[in-house]
Amino acid sequence: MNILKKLMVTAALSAAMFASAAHAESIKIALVVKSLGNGFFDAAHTGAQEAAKELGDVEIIYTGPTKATAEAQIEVINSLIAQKVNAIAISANDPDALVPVLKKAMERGITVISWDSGVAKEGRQLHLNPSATDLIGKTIIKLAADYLPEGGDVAILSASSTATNQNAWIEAAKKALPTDFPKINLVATVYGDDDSAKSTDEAKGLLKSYPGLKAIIAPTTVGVVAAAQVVTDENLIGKVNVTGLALPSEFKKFIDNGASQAVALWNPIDLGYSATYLAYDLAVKKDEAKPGAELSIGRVGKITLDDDNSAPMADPFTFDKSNIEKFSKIY
Ligand code: RAM
Repeated sequence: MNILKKLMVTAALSAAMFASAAHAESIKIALVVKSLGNGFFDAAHTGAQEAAKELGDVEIIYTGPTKATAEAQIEVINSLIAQKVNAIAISANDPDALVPVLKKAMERGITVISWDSGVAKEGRQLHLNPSATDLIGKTIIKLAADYLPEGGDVAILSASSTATNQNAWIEAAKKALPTDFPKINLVATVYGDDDSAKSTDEAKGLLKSYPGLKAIIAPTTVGVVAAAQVVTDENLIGKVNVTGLALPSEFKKFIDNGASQAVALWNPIDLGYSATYLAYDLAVKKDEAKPGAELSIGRVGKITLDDDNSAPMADPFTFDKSNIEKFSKIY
């Protein structure tokens, strides 16, 4: 064998070895959440692991800051870039503040999607909404209005003031008020930052400032539990109805004790599963995110991207005395 041929054979061999080594390496998908210690995100993590098992060659890195802030998420993302993950799927604490660091990730070949709480279009390839924003906005008001035939004062206890998802739902709720719920009077919106202690203080503050309040609407699984606990502790069951978006496993006791009549949510396990599925398909270049694209989300079905490269997963589901027991065992 002449020297040139020898060199060519060696090169071909090492290319083949490199390819098989690359293949053996798993696809690293980071599921970045608003903050750790939140049962909603833990349920999404369960779904992500289910998808990873199904897809076969995936490693899930479940991470996020201790406090739900964009600054803290920027640090997390910088470390994921250094770790050379293949994909980042983020529920964002701010639509704009994360754009520069996520752009940096994409420039380095990392797939970036947002899910649950979105990032502005320039900072991600696609965004997976849990449900259509207008539908969630209307649903959270309807949950209160259904139990207020005479109408009355209600207040919103949200997550952080920069959270993309809650802000969009509140905007949609406000839009629906005059047309669909003319007897409901929204007196205030306060922010508990998805922190139990802060949410508790804010709920107490609302009850003090508005003694005639008929309902607290908390479109956050953390805030809704805090508000229902406050209503329970202050002996206001029957006077103030707590509602919003709640995880049945955490909230069942407040349907049972009457602090709440009904709450809603989508399936958080399916949401984590679907986000992982999408991140994987983009990372391995099986799919491309562009308006009109129809993308598979495995056993959950399919989504079609809109002009903003966003799509909803499914409709929210209502939980009350008739069904919360069953769902509380699932998520
Ligand atoms: C909290 C978070 C999350 C939101 C749910 C409903 O867990 O704010 O982003 O989707 O509530």
